[in-house]
Parts: sequence; structure tokens; C-alpha cells
Amino acid sequence: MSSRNDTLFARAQQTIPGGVNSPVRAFRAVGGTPRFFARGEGPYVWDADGKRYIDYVGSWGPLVLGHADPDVVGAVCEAARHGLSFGAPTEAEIEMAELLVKAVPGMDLVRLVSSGTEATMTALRLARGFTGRPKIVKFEGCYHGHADSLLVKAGSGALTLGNPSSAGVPPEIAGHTVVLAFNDTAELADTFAAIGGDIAGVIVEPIAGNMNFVPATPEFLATLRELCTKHGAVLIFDEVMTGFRVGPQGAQGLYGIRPDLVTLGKVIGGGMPVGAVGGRRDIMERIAPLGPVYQAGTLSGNPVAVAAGLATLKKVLAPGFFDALGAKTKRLCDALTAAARERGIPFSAASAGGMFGFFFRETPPASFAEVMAADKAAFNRFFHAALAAGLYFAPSAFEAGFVSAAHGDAELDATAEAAQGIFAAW
Ligand code: KE4
Repeated sequence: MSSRNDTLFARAQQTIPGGVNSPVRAFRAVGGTPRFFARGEGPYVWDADGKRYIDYVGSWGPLVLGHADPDVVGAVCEAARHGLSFGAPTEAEIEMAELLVKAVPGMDLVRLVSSGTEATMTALRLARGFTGRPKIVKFEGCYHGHADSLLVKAGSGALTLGNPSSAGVPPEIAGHTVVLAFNDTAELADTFAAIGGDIAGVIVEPIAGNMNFVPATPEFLATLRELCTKHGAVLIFDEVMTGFRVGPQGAQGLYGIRPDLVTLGKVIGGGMPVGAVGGRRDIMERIAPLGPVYQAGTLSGNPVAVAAGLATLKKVLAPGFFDALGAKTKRLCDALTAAARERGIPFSAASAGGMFGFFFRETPPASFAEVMAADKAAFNRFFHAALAAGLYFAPSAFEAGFVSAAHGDAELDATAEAAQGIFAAW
């Protein structure tokens, strides 16, 4: 029977490149037809055929409360009734900035933008403007949005589609991006010894969610902090995915290491377009209109989007939120692992807060090379079996998964049971 997803996908491809507005949605890595979602509620989404799925993508991270949280939707409707946008300052933006400055260690000042890409692009420009240096260091497999300097050996959709270094980025720009191996402390030290005086900044995902789920080692981040301080380079933690997802202070709260700048997104918009870049006052004061580093945005700090973010963060920062969320996510990972290993299938999983990854290999990978050595065909096979069973995982072996506060015993038990069935038929 033809599915409405097929019909919609064929129609979408007539007017939208690849039929999608963001490449990783196209199912190119896993094959098949992307699901066109008609609605979401709590832990569930329904596709164009009315089929229900337990959602473990959550719009790639923002929906930490689940879909259509009543308080978030209510806040959006209330804000919208007073006007959608002014292009002028609003009190809500001050509330958001005060909340972020209070919640994120080392965040003296913060600028709101409309996406994670804008946040990281601005952080790079600030690092270069503050130091007067050209070079940026990033790590293979990490993805920081689609700004030119960052599309060099990137993760997420770039990796999924097999073009980690995008076309259209001139060598003059890509040449200033130094790409090192994630978690390779020795290479890091060698690089700083060689060119430390040219490095404006280092940008890192403290937990790399764009090559699935690979936490930095404490030693790697500590060395990174020490070298950036010694050489006067700006350390940027890209917490667009991990911010308010792995804990109330993001990944930096788990590691106890303070970057100079932090970028945020996803959860701080609660499903609406919000990003942020913030950190040390002496760096942030270089940004326009205070300083010479220009940055701007028509919808930056949009009152409706900020209302969604504030309503989300108020619930996320309630006592015990992450204890409960982390326990659910670990329970999911343990159930998937047990189901696979009972059948002798090499499988491992890891998680932090409401973020997780699973791999068809004996142990969770600690490097990009180990991620690439995992059994991708097995991942794709599992993805489609899970989809048929009503479980929606990320359509790529190079993406993290997400659990929301709305996932409860019923969903976790149903997922465990479905996984048992999938691996029994493996
Ligand atoms: P956006 O521009 O997509 O809001 O944020 C870019 C970004 C920056 N930094 C990190 C650590 C990120 O994970 C992202 C975006 N993440 C991807 C999923 N891995 C977004 C999904 C997509 O590209 O469609």
C-alpha cells in the first residue's frame, strides 16, 4: 500500500532540494522514505499515515519536555497574542539573559541569536576579533553548524552524506581551520607547540553528539583548557546539543572545566528558533554595538521564541529534573544493550542526562576512528526494524538520541519489548 509519506516525499522533491530543509532528515544514510510528521504529543509523534512512534529524536534535542508541552504551548500563544516580533528590545530577552547568566558558569554576558550555527559562527568571529589571530581548531567528527570555517571534516549530516568537508568553502577559509583527532591529547599538545601563537580559538563538543555519542575524556578537556590558557587561545564549548540536555550546567557542569565562551541552542528555544553565545566579559564586550566584532539578526531574541525557551528552562531547572531524566535514559540504554547481548549481538550504549548513543560494537567508541569502525549496516537494519515497530531513532549512525521528561514507564517498557523482538528475529 502506498504511504502518504511516499506521496509527500515525491511532491516535496519537486520544489525543495532533496525534499527536505535539512539534509540529515532525508534518510540518505539509512535508506527509505523519511516520515512526514503530522503532530507530536509528549513522547509520541504521528506520521502522515497516522502511524504512531515513540520519538527518540525530539527534533534533534530541543524537545526535552516532549512534544507540545502544555506550558510551552501556552507561553507561545500568550506571547504571540502580544505581537510576533518587534526588532526592538523586549523584557523577555532580559529574563532569558539573566536566566542563562545565572545558570551557566562563567557566562558574564550573552547574545541571543536564532540558531546554533549563528551562535558558533559568532563565537569564532569573537575569538578571531579578540585575539587578532586567524586559526581555528576543531575536531574530526564534531559538528558545529554550517558556517564555512566549520564545515571541515564535520560530523552530523556532513558525515552522514559522506562529504565532511563541504564544497563551496574556498581553501583560503578552510585553510585556517585546523582539524585534530577528538580525544587525542598528544596531537593537541604537539599542535599548540607548533602553532599556538596563531590559534584564535578551539571549538569542541564536550560530549560529541554529532558522531553519535562520544564523551571527551576529562584529561583531553583539562589539557585543552590548560593549553588555551597558556597560549592565549579562546576555548569555546559548543553546548548547542548538551546545554540543558545533559545537566543543569550542561557538559561543563559534568566536567568542572570552564570555557571562555559557550554556545547554546536547541533546548533554550524549547522547539522554537533560539541560539546563544556567551562567556567572559572581556571577550563578549568586543561584540557590536560595544566593540568591533559585528553580529546582528532580525529575529534575534524573538519574543515568541524566547517565551518557548523560558517556559522550557523553568521546568528543566526544577530540582530533580535531570536525576529523573538521566535515570530514564540509562534504563533505555540498559534495555537495548541487554536485548542485543542476550542474542550474542555486539552492542553497546552510553548516555548522559537525556542524551544517548548506541553502537553495534562491543564497547562505546572513544574516538572518531572507533565510531567509523562500528557496524553501520547493523545500525541501519536496527533503525528500520525499530521504525516498523513504532520506535523513531535518529536516521543516522552518526547522531545522538534523546529522551524527554514525557517518556514514562509505558514507553520505556514498550521499547524494551520491541527491542527483544527485533533482536530475536535478527
Ligand atoms: P543549528 O544551526 O542546526 O540550530 O545548530 C547547529 C549545531 C551546532 N552545534 C552542535 C553541537 C549541533 O549539534 C548543531 C546542530 N545539530 C544537528 C543534529 N546533530 C541539527 C540537525 C540538522 O542539522 O538538521
